Amino acid sequence: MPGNKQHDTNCKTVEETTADGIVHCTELKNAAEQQSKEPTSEEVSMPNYQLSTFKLARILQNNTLRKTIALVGTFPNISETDAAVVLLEKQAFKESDVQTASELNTDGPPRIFSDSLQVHTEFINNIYGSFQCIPSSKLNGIKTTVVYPATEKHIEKYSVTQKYLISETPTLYEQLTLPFITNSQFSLEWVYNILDHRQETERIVYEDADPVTGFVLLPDLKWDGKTLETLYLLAIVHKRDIKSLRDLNANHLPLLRKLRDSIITAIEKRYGLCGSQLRMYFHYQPSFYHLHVHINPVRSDAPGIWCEKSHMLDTVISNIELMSDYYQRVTLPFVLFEGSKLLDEYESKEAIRKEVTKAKEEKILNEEEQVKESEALYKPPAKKLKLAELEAVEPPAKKLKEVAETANPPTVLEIAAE
Ligand code: M7G
Repeated sequence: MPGNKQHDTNCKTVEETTADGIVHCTELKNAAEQQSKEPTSEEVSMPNYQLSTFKLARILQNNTLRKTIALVGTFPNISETDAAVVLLEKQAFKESDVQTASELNTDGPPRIFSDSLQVHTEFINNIYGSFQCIPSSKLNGIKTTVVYPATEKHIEKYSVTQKYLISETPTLYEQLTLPFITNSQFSLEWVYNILDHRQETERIVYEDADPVTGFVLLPDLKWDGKTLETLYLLAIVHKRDIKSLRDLNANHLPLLRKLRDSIITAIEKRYGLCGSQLRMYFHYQPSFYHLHVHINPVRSDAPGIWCEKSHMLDTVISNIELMSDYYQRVTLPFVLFEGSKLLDEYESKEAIRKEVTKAKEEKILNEEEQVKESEALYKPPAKKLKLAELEAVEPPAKKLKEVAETANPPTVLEIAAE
């Protein structure tokens, strides 16, 4: 295909397929050197802040399951007021970390089970042992993402807030969502830097330069670039007028089919994963309104794969094959965060949060009825509960269920005495 480029850093070549169908391999200048060194200044401009001087203002989110923490603060040496969002993430294990080195080959990459392992024994009980182990510092890196200076929208994106599910009809898209994303969206500068080869060029895994059906495939910001288990790539299309899934129609089928097929081929070649091991999907709503596909292994629980946000590339192709304007006619779900201005706009049309208030009131009323029912059942009740106290104690219905499920349920009188 004309203009195809396969950047292959393993064999240090760039393959170019020209119009005559001949594959041209060009030696990357100093490729080996470039790989072993940090990216050059052409690729990454040095930040103007020093991470070690970060001053915390607030924790936005602490996800103990994902082992990530999102912070907002400042770099006081530069500015007391410009906000910085810092995202810290403990890394997943690489399978190579736990390989046990053979006696003959001890100078390979750092491994957990080696002389450098510090072991603190917490306790031993019979056949069970509990330890705190500190492996080589090279295995303890923290993936750190910084947005500086961050906007209110960035702070909102990384904060834990109340979330609301929206059903976006085509009319609501035209009336509310589209005007909002046209006037207020994250800058796409980083996307154009990639497409125009101004930034992250070294990281490109594959490129098809066709302006209509081409795209750039490269590691996502979220990926450490090393741990295959958590592989996360992004395919960014060259065409600049497709904001999201909503804009896709039958004219885009050649692009979508090429995305699917070429991504699979490139990933198979570079990372050894086959198509059936990959999850390829769009986000709706995305954070960045320039069409891109997210790719990660099916076995990895990547962030953002929830059903209310993700649309599989294959399903999107199939829907458009069935109905060319499917995405202009369908009602799409998406999530809005408390504090978002778009939520206020939807609120004025759809009363989204009122429903929540109503549901809460109904819950309290139900609980009041349950109290009355249980009072009648356990007469005389140990204590009459006020509605306000209901939050603090277990609802009697729950208590009853728990009791009923125990092997030897006490008598009604025993419960009342409690
Ligand atoms: P999205 O669906 O628009 O937003 O995906 P969300 O998933 O963040 O809600 C945009 C994707 O682009 C995300 O997976 C980001 O991690 C990734 N990304 C964002 N930035 C600013 C960069 C960047 O500068 N370089 C790369 N390689 N990826 C980025």
